[in-house]
Amino acid sequence: MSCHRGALIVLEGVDKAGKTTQCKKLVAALQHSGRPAEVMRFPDRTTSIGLLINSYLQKDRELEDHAIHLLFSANRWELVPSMKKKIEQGVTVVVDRYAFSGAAFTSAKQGFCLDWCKTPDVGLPKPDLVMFLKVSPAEAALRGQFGEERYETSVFQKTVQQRFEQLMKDPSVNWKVIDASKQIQDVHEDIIGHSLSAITTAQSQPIGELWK
Ligand code: ADP
Ligand code: 2DT
Repeated sequence: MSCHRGALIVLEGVDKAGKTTQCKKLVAALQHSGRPAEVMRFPDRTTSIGLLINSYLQKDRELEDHAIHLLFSANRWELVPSMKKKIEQGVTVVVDRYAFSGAAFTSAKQGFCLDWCKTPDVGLPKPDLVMFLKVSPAEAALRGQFGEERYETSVFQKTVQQRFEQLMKDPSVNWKVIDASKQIQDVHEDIIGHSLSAITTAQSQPIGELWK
């Protein structure tokens, strides 16, 4: 077991920004260099709460907007013990979407303010680094059609992008904006650079609490 804790690294961004591609490449590169690393993603559709979320996203089930928001948050909280255990054991956990997606997506709906949306996630393990993969809607469109799931429309994604911009003004979170319109390998190199310095800094710090 390593004597240093691992880092909690989050990738955020709108649909098709390249989050999943880059999470996989980051974990592979860290492992290749001898640093223990694992990927997690939210929503985690494999738990019983995740199955409910999955049926909502696939439009098989309707859920009231506040209720689904709280389920997304509960899906993070239920995985906190295993996430913390990995980090304490020295594993760097790379997460595909986190509480920022939770707040950005729900607050893009009518009648929701960002502060209410953040509240259920207050106190989650605080990421040591959050990289926002930035692509224009036009560039994202070149990467393929929107799918059939809920939220996959260009109008909604534009509002989500604006909510992310608001969240990124918060200096209590270590945000880095990544130009995700570059080639996959160039984006990866930017991400690795930020990640290695976050891993080094995290080693000597306790895990923080988000938005507290
Ligand atoms: P996300 O998880 O953000 O929705 P993905 O990683 O699934 O995005 O990528 C969406 C699509 O775009 C995939 O077909 C992927 O191969 C492609 N893609 C990812 N990054 C880039 C890039 N930098 N340039 C061009 N295409 C990309
Ligand atoms: P994926 O396509 O990445 O599986 O995302 N979402 C996600 C929310 O509305 N709230 C949340 O807390 C999270 C983590 C973003 C599935 C969709 O779920 C949205 C897209």
